Amino acid sequence: MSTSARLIDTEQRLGAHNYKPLDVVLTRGEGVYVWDTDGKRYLDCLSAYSAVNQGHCHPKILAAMVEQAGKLTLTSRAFRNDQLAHLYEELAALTGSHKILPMNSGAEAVETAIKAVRKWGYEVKGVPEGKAEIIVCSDNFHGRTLSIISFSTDPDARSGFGPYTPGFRTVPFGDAEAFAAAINENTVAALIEPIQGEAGVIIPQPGYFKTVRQLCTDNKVTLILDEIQTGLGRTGKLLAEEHEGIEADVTLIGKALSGGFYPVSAVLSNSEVLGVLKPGQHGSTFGGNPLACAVARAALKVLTEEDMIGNAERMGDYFLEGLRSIRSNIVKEVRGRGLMMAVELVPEAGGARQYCYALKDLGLLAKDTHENTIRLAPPLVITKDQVEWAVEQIEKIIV
Ligand code: IF1
Repeated sequence: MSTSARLIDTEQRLGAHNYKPLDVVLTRGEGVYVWDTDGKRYLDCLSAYSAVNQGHCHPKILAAMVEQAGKLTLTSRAFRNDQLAHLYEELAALTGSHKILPMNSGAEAVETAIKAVRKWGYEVKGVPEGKAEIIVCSDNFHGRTLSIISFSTDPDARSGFGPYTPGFRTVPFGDAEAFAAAINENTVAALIEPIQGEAGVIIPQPGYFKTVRQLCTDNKVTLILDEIQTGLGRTGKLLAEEHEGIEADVTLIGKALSGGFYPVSAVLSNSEVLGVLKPGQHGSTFGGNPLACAVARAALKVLTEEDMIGNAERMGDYFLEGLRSIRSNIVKEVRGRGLMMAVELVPEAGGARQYCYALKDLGLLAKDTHENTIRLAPPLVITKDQVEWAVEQIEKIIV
């Protein structure tokens, strides 16, 4: 038995089967590339769901992590550490946020925002206790915790896990009229992905977010944008909201905030929302720890210093142009913004997964989503030659 076969066998035997990964066992990564246990190299077009925007094992993030790990890793928030203030300052300068709350996973950032806007609703907006409502969109993906899956419309994510958390109202994504109709005096917030990732890279019509922003302002509803996947350069802007010409009241970031080294997330707020959280009302043992802060500071620094956001914009345009130039009768649609892209196949193609396996054999790793869609999201450091190579491989399997 090969090493990879043995490892896969052990995983199958001892691990919960809550994933069905492609059978490739990776052991090393550098930039856009990863290597499996047989030494085969792949171009990574998933980037750990956009957590490694900066490329695998970025040397400067690694150096910051190693240095901090040898000095101080965790103090808890019972005491202060000398990294957190710097992270606050740098995040505030970059995003224009006035208040920041650091957490670890993306789901924790979402939960934190939900708690904050509910409390804000009661204390500031004057919503009667227990009546707060949050508008969410169908086909959303915001994480795996109980409250979050309570407002999922995906049966796989939601079914069997009840009883569910109440207080959410679902409207179709991209439908401004339905959004307007869902607002009432108890609406404290709307929680939306600028581009729906798990749903298959769904970009709403131009103007949708402008209308949503206006409706939120007019009705004193906090607009929370989940930029955990779309943020930090993925779409060719620091935040995807910039494409829409709007500003959220609360922005959630995670994933690439650490360049994939460590779970680091944050709630960014430019309104009074985070101000309602008083000592003892929310927290986390690891949130804001010095190791996380040092890693996040380095991850943000290389993102801007090395023009990864500009590269994402340019390479995204180039990649999409390449994908759109492929003549294939199994492609239904090519979508994308920056380096957040998807190729949707026609149902007769027989499902995207087999195409992902074919790509793997050619040395390109991508992930299927929703049966017929191949999702493509390489690290933001990808070069023109690498884009051309990727398009060639994709062309081979779908022509
Ligand atoms: C899994 C998808 C991506 C997210 C947005 C919050 C979170 C996520 C917009 C939660 C997480 C992940 C988690 C991963 C699959 C995945 C995903 F396919 F489900 F949609 F990225 F495309 N908001 N997304 O996309 O962040 O708590 O995981 O740190 O296996 O569940 P987390």
